[in-house]
Amino acid sequence: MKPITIYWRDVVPNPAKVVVILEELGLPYVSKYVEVSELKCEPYVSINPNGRLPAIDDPNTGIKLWESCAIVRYLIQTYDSEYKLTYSTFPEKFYLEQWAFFQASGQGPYFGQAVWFNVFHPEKLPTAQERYGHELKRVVGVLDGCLKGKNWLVGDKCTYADLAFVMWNACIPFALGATAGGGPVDFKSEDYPNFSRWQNAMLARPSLQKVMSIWKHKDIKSEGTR
Ligand SMILES: N[C@@H](CCC(=O)N[C@@H](CS)C(=O)NCC(=O)O)C(=O)O
Repeated sequence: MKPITIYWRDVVPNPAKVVVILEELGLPYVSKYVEVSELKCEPYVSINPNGRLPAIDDPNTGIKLWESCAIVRYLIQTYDSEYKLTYSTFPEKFYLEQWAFFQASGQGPYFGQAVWFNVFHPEKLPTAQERYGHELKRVVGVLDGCLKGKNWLVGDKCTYADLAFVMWNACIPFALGATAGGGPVDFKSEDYPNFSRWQNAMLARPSLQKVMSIWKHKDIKSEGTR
């Protein structure tokens, strides 16, 4: 198999979501790092007209694809022939999609807006900080409730649906402004014991250990490819 090219830059949630799946499935890949200044212009917009990361180019099938959830779905359907991270059975395969859609529409955008208003927005807007901080906590509460008495969201194994959440979960302190001097919404992981157990179990997996160590050492920008 030829290596799949993944376009990304830093271990931020959406690109890292795809790298975790490549690692979990043991697929060969090469990284192309795209700087922020290169995202919204050629040649990158010919790969992803939305000018965001990630995108992939798979020479084995000829597909170029963007949107992290679509890429994960493609990798699973094309390469997870042993159902390591998925199910082919009813109703599990639909439950997986339910959680994957919830992640894409209910977790990512709300956590992302929490980051924006707590960290990057040039003026402090307490109503926006509270809105997205409370939504973040509400989403974590939904997950915590559904994980009561269970190790994984669907069935008895870790799937692509679980793994879709892990990187944004890992950003919670950052999203709530902890590294930017603190936001108005407080979060204690011990208030969400099922969620925390699940998150820690995912972080202990070799795929996540590798991705998080790249994040910790910030060494990915030093190489053009790897
Ligand atoms: N829905 C998209 C979101 C992609 C996205 O927002 N990526 C961020 C990195 S996590 C990005 O490229 N940001 C750069 C920008 O907004 O210009 C996906 O899941 O792929």
